[in-house]
Amino acid sequence: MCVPFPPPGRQPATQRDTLAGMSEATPAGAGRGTILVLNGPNLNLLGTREPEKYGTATLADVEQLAKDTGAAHGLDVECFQSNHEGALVDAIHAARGKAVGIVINAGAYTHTSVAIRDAISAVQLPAVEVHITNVHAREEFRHHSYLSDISKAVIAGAGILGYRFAVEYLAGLQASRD
Ligand code: CA2
Repeated sequence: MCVPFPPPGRQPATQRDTLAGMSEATPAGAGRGTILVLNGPNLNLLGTREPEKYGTATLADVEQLAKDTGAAHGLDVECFQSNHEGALVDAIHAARGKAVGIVINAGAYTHTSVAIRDAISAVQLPAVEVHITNVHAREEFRHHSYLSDISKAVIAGAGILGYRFAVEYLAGLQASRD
C-alpha cells in the first residue's frame, strides 16, 4: 500500500515550514528570493545528544540562524529536515523555480546518496554543502561526499556558523545576479 509521506497533518514544525509544501500563492516575503536550508538524517537530534561533537544548539536554533542571516540580506529562508532520502529529494525538486539556492547538510546521506546528488544536479540551483564537524578529520568513510563536486562551496568544521556562512555566500551570489 502506498502511504503519503509525510502523512497529512502529522508533520513536526520544521517539516510544515517547508518549500515543498509552499503553494504557488505563497508571497515572496522579503522580496529578493528564497533559500532552502535542508538537513538530513539525525540532525533533528542536534542539541540533545553528543554535544562534544555537534554542539548544544538545536535544529530550531540552526534554522533561526539561517532565517536571520537571510533576512539581513533581504532573502527568505525555508527550512526542511527529514530522516528519509526520498523526502529530501522531493524537497529539492520542489525548490526548482522557487528558490535561488540550496544549503544542504545531508548528514550521512552525504557519503551514500547518488539520489540526492542527482536531484541537486537536476534542479540547477547553486548549492552549498555544510557540515557541522570537520568530516576530513573524522573516519575515512566521511571523507568522500557525493555532493562536493556539484556544490558551489563546501563548509565543514565551522559548527553551526557554517549555515550562516552558506546563506551569506548564496546571498552574495544572488546579489551579483540581481
Ligand atoms: O558534521 C556534519 O554536519 C555531518 O553531516 C553530521 C552527520 C554525519 O553523518 C556526517 O558525516 C557529518 C551526522 C548527523 C548526526 O547528527 C546528530 C546530532 C546530534 C546528536 C546525534 C546526531
